Amino acid sequence: MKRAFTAIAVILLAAALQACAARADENIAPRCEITAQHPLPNALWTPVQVADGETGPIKGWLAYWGSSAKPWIRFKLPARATITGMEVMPATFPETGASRFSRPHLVTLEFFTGKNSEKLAFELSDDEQRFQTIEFEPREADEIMITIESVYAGGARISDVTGFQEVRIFTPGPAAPGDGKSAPPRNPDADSLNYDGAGQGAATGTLSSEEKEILDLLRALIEKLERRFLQD
Ligand SMILES: [Ca+2]
Repeated sequence: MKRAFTAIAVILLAAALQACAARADENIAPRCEITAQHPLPNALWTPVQVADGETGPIKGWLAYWGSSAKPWIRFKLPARATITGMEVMPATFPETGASRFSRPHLVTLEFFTGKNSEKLAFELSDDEQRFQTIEFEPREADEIMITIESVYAGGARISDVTGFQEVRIFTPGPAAPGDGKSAPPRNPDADSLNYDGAGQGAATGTLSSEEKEILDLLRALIEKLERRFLQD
């Protein structure tokens, strides 16, 4: 009995410590100054939207793929900080069908501290529906640049475009008081997209005929806008 009680106490303590650790992580990407490769293939998908906390329609950054320069996006941190990990979600637009754009495959992260820099390479999964965790030993940085070295182009209807819907950059935190931005969970499954529901984070649900009609109209409008911008 005593042994069972001790085991339960240890489990509860471990869970509590894990919860504290999760709370301590702060996503500082929204507070970074963000720049990216120019020109943009679509004026609706801007660099700043890669850290706006939104994963809904158009709320991401797109770049040209296949030109001589590889797509890059750079985050200037508010101040030098220890980076404990990152999460990325490929640019996605499931309302108009899966695999709309090419998905990032091999990426490099370059960490700048003063005049020094260090580059790490990572392979992402061909999964545009959820956040993917990028793990590395904690390291300091003033700026971080992500370069997309290769893509998964299979099935992409606009294969010369790639990007990210959202990027999270974690520091030990805690979050600055009063900034209104709480640290997101670091469980990739916790934030998987589900567009069957009425909005982001909806677990399950079906669309009414009226909602489907609105989505169809939105889809047609977005397709039209995209064609216009891609032509320009
Ligand atoms: Ca976003």
